[in-house]
Amino acid sequence: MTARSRAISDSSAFAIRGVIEGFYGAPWSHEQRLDLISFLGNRGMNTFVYSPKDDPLVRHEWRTPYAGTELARMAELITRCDDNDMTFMYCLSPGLTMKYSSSDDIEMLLAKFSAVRELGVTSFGLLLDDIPARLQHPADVAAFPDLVTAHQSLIGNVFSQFDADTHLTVCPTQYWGYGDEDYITRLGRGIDPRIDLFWTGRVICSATLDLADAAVFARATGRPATYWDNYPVNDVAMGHELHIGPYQGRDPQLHRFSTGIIANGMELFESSKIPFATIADYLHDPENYDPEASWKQALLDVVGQDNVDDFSLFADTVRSSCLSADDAPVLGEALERFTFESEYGDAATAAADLLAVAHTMLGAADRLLDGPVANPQLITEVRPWLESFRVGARALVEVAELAAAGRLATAGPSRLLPYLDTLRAAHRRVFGDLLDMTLAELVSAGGSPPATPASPRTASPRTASPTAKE
Ligand code: LTM
Repeated sequence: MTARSRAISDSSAFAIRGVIEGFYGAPWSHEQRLDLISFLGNRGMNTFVYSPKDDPLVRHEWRTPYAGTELARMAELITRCDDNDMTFMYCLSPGLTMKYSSSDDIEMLLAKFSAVRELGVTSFGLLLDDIPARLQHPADVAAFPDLVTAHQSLIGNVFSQFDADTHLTVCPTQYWGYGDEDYITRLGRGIDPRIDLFWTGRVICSATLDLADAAVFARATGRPATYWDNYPVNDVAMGHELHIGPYQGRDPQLHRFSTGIIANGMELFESSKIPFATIADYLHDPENYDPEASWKQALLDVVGQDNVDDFSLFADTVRSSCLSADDAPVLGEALERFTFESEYGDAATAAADLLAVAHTMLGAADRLLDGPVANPQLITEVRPWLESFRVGARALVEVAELAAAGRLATAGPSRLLPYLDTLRAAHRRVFGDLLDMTLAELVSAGGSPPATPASPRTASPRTASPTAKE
């Protein structure tokens, strides 16, 4: 079998440009992976990282060897990567149960990597994220003074057994922060400089990836970071958010202190393609990257010409994420105009303008939910968010009609409360906090404040400061 090396040589700024299937939740299907590799290859990406958190053979049952079908499928993924000039990186996450001091465990880990190496893979990941931060096995506690020493030993043991053409990337247990904390500095200084380290930035889902931070990491660890960028992933506490907005907040010069970026996807496969397409654009030419232009094209490519206008209107209402504090810019502007005009201008025109926006949104929701669509899988995935979009559009129609009839203050509270309750019960982040706050205010104006508090303004608990999880 021919060994393949990292496909890094082309005119792109970043050497490593890819996607990691590294989320919690149902893994992508084999067919989806094949499809995605072609999709990414066509957009100049060069790496697909195989590491589904809930594939038992990768994490909980990392010791179990691969059998026939699984190996055959992996071989197919590797061939697809080859055909698209992409590197297939295979990862194992043994840290939940592994005894670092056990030579049997190390042998088993190497045997598992070896089986994949036999298929021709030469890029591997040893993932030590989301595992106990302290040594668990009494034998390990006796053998090592602390976790970082155990990890240096494990990584050294594994890397020393790899062939010279084999590349290793490690995800450290502290994979986010300032980049010069004790664990990550000592880990970096205690392992071979040819080994890459994954890093997610200041926090787990970082709003920005800054050049200065990248330099701190590189200086402390002795190597540039390979960013594991947690966008568009929406697992765990982010499940109510739909991350289909454009990639943004990454320094245009980041490639100076980074080998590249691997973006973690959503379980929602078709939906992930929208941000992936924008990430590919950034990675190819970060200094000239235009998020909005890239996003427009990505929406067209993934949604299809027939539905793109309707879908773009919807997508504008689900922009809030760890990357973006924008709630729903189109509606935001319409509501600002409505409020101002109602107070200082022509109230009838204000209501008519809002009604037009609301009807456009409602029409878009109806067509996407009930009509024929070019990408039915995409619509199936985003259906829960689209349903909330439709409820929100109906609520806005009601607001505008009541305003036009001069009855917003009197009838608003009782007429609007059911919409607010429905939206809150659905728990899908659509319109950010904007519509919730608007409706809650109109309902409260009648003297009966809604029972449920508005959802928090922060996009995600995973964007909390590093110390929150330490
Ligand atoms: O980010 C890393 C290195 N690990 C996990 C991911 O597997 C997970 O998908 C993301 C998002 O929740 N957060 C993690 O901590």
